[in-house]
Amino acid sequence: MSRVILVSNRLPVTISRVRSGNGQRLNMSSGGLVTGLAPLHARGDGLWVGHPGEQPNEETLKELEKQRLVPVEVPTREFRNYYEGYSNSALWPLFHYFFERCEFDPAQFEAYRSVNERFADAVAELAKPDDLIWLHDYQLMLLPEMLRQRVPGVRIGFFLHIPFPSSETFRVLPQRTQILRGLLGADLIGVHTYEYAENLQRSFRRLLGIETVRGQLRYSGRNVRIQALPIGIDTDELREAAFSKEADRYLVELKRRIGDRQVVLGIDRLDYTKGLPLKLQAWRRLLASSQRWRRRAVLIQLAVPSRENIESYHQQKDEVERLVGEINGLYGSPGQVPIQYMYQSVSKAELGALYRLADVAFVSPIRDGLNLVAKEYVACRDDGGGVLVLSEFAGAASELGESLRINPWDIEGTASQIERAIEMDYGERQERMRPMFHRVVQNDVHRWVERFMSSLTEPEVEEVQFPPSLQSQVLAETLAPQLATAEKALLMLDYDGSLREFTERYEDAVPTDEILEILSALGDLEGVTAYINSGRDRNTLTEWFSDVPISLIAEHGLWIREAGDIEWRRMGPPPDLRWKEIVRPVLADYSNRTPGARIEEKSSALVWHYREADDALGEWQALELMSVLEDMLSGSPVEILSGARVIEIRQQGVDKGRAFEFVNDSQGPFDFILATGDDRTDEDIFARMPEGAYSVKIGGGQSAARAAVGSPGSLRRLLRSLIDVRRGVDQNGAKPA
Ligand code: ADQ
Repeated sequence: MSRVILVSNRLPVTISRVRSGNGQRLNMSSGGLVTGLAPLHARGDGLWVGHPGEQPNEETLKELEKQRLVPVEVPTREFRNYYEGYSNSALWPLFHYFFERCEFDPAQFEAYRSVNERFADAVAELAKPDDLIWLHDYQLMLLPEMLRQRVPGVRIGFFLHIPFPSSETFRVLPQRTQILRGLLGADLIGVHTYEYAENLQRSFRRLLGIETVRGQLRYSGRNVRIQALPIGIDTDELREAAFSKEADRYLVELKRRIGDRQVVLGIDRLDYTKGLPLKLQAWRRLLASSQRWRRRAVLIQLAVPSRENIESYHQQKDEVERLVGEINGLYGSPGQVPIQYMYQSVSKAELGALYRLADVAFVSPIRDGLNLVAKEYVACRDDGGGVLVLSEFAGAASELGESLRINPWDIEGTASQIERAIEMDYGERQERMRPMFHRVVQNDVHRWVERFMSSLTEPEVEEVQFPPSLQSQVLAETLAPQLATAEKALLMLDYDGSLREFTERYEDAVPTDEILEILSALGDLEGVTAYINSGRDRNTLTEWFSDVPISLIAEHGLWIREAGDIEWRRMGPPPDLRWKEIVRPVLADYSNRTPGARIEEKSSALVWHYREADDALGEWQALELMSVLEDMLSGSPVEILSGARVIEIRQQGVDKGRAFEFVNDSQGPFDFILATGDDRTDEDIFARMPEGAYSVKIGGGQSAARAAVGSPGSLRRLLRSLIDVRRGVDQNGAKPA
């Protein structure tokens, strides 16, 4: 296996001062990320790069080196602006949907950029070409691209441990495009849930115009994959601690002190995203509504100190402590309080004993990337006892479906779910806990590491095709020999976005002199049949191309007109167009709410154009319209296609591919075929090309075409070269042997 270089904001160790003298001590840090990655680091000969927290002395440096830990030095002030600043006062609150806590300070972003550069320099200095580099979390989102520039060929994975928010939320970030481009330096981007993956893909689409196909996109000549890979926990290590002698002793002691009261357990880092005040309010509601639980239940709430240098975390702590005092004051009695609150870190054994003790785990974050506490609780309950009450806003909720779900904002509902949990009989507890237990144990952290690593090292997924992008000259040279000797050649040319660049207004894309010249020249070539195969209506094509000797196909294959003819012929039977009456008013409605959007009426289709609408608004409305139409028209004989800033609703069975087949069958066989196009409608032709035919996509993205060129300009250059090739043959008066 290749060497792995792990990179995270902090190294997995904490440097602390020894009380006497200047000595330092190294301790393993706690937290999800460290637990997850430590076994991987321990196994191989890889390195771990990160900030050391404290400035290491010489002895500590040696010890770090021995453990293959590489510290990245950052001046204190810069670190503060990067960590407490941009990372935790902009990205963290925004990605957890806490707009009101966001500060977007350009100086802090500058520090963030600069620290990411320092990391990039440090990693680039160490990296060898066949290393695997695995970057972690929101503090380092610019790093993938920075590293890609420094070490181009190396494989880079990135994992985001927090949610990726909806594109509507993400676009609030002033540096949104830098952050997205930063991520695109990776080969694989991992997130916890399908929802986050979907959000990220939508942001790529809406903010950078990059389409993702089945979790894959194309950027700077590389494939980038986006995958939902929820992190697991180290169940073996946790269970070893939870069922150790030390834990047993602790458990006995706890039971003695708690007596026969029902234990509801909360374990959270003291962070506003974890929703502690709402949790306490729900607990208060339960106590207020029922005398019984005041004596017979206790909430043990453990809060781990966190980010104590940030003001809002202080406020959160004050609020939590005030509420705990208030509730205990109201509902406690001598020797018995309904909340036992601790603000401290505890050992793994103590943690395990608490999980074993708890009748109910109460996990109620307002937002959480995943939440390891929920999985840890489940992993300690192979006895089938215990009930997990879990917020639907934790990423883990999608894996732990048998939990009792809550919306933490619904205080009434949460209180009643807690009551239901406490009262749940053993049979139901088992039924719910068992499948979760097996799932959590099977998908542990080792499995997670394996899955990430195999996705990172797997060859590119083949089913998504990205045709090789070629220079028009190279492509011309490839096609020339066959075209030169062809008896009968067929060219099927798409117009908008292929021969002609898009224009702001749809009707402005009239053919330029250059295009008309190319088409005339093509039409005059002996042995060559050239078609414009367009989605436009007959009238426009008649108006634009009547003066050139070229054949025309209109409305994606509904109508055909041979060069020199005046009449259009319909291909296929007359369609049933009753669906238009339902669709037309809906499109009109969406046009009304989307300034710049328009409807085009074709004989077998309706088209909603939004090229002239505001980028984001148009995209937003189009997505909504698509889903409205899909629901409305399911079962109708129509297809809904989304093209380049158009949505087309058209009669089924009419498409450019069928038109091509009609021509090929009625006029073929051809011994040279070239089809070109830029959007979804052209894929219908590419998919039907006979063997040996050429297909060229204009622009990037997934396609069944054999090759791609960058722009309409490149296609025109290609066509001019091909005309020259064919003319060369004509001028010599004979075909080469
Ligand atoms: P965190 O926000 O830190 O992680 P979480 O997933 O709950 O949140 O992990 C907390 C860890 O700390 C757990 O392993 C827990 O056992 C431990 N812990 C909690 N209280 C403790 C205490 N008092 N003493 C000792 N240990 C304690 C971020 C994201 C999460 C995501 C993880 C992993 O915010 O959403 O699940 O990364 O990707």
